[in-house]
Amino acid sequence: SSCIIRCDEDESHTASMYCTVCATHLCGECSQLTHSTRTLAKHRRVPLADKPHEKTLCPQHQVHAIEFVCLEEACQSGPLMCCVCKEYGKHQGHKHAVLETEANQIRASILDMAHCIRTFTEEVSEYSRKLVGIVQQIEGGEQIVEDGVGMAHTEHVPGTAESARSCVRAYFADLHETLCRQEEMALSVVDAHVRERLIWLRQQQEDMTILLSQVSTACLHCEKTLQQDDCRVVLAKQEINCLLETLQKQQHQFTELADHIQLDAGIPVTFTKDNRVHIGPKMEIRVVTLGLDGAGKTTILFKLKQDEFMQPIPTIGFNVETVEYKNLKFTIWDVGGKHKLRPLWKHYYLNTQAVVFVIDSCHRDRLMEAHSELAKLLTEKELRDALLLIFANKQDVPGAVSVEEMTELLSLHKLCCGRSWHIQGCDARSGMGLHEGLDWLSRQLVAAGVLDVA
Ligand SMILES: Nc1nc2c(ncn2[C@@H]2O[C@H](COP(=O)(O)OP(=O)(O)OP(=O)(O)O)[C@@H](O)[C@H]2O)c(=O)[nH]1
Ligand SMILES: [Mg+2]
Repeated sequence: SSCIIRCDEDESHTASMYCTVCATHLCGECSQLTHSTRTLAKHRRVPLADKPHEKTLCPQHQVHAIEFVCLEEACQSGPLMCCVCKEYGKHQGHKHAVLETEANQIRASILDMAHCIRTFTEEVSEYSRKLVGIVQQIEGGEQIVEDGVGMAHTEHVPGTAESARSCVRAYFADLHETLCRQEEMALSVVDAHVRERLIWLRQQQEDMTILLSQVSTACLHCEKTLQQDDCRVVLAKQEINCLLETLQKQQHQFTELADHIQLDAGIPVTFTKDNRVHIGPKMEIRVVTLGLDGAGKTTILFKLKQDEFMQPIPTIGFNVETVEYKNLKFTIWDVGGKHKLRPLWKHYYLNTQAVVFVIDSCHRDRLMEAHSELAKLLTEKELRDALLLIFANKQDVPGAVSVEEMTELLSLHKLCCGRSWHIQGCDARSGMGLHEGLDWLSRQLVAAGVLDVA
């Protein structure tokens, strides 16, 4: 404590200790002086800070001080006792402790607790400070900043909420711009189609007008001739024959044309997944089939084309066929898979919308070779956006690797990660699974339009 306690022996001295027997405050010098005899020297003297508290007297036995604490459970509401209470009173025979020791123990535990509370308080306030900080970071706001010449001014600092909003806005603005551009492009495709069609139709109209006038001129000529005298009729015979022949020829041409052309005002529109528009009933898709030699690529192509099984011979160059399926027209390039032909595959990549990779499911010891060829394909830049349809072919052969096992063995999920891919089990002999594969391709390519109607 800050207040100075004087020595009881000499007012001018400052006390530094306390004699617990004489109950006096002493300085070091006076302590020695006053306690120099053998008996007095035994007095317990303690530093002032450790001076015992003043004794409280027992309310029952007035002359006795409280000296003990009862430890019995039942006495916890009034545990204090003097020596009389302890020996003869209500605490007779109870377990007890010395008052000072007990009090000191409690003091120590209070100190402990106070320490804990201080740490806890610090933790809580640190956490609250952080909360405030986080709220500020989210909300943003005015912040005082100093400019180069030492002038302080406030500046708006955007919060994370604002940043997230502008991120969303930027994303959609971009998307909007792309969509607008794609819409423009699609509309121009429609406009070009309409323009061409109208030009053709108007040309047809003109041709028909000319034809009609030719026909009516001829009719007129015939009528005139009919009314003339016999000699003139006979003389006109050749000319009329010629005229009739021309008319017949024109009629023939017209019928042929009319048979050929469907007069239909409809403009069927289909959208690809990348928002391009296709006009007309069939959407064309370019596909290349690749895979090891003997996997069954050519067999699949023939089966799709003619719906019949043909025994193919190993392909040296390539086969190309168009296969119409639903509203799609697949142009399928089938390239030979022999080892020495594989370097040629790359010539078929450009503008390919889908790769069909065929694997022989009953040739387990060639699966790793197939895997490495597929892995190579997937690194090709030109095939980056191409769809990947994997045909696990020859499922009819007993013991063929199943689709699930193939997926596992070739670790397809890892290999094809980030791209549109599908594995389809099939059997090119019976055709099982082939159309399911094409279905998957069409679902990937067409966003909306005539396919939905079909
Ligand atoms: N059992 C069975 N045999 C098939 C199947 N598909 C193809 N084959 C046979 O497998 C062999 C090879 O078929 P191809 O179609 O020539 O194989 P490819 O992939 O075109 O081979 P390359 O042209 O050399 O690259 C032929 O004998 C086919 O009859 C199938 O689904 N099941
Ligand atoms: Mg072939």
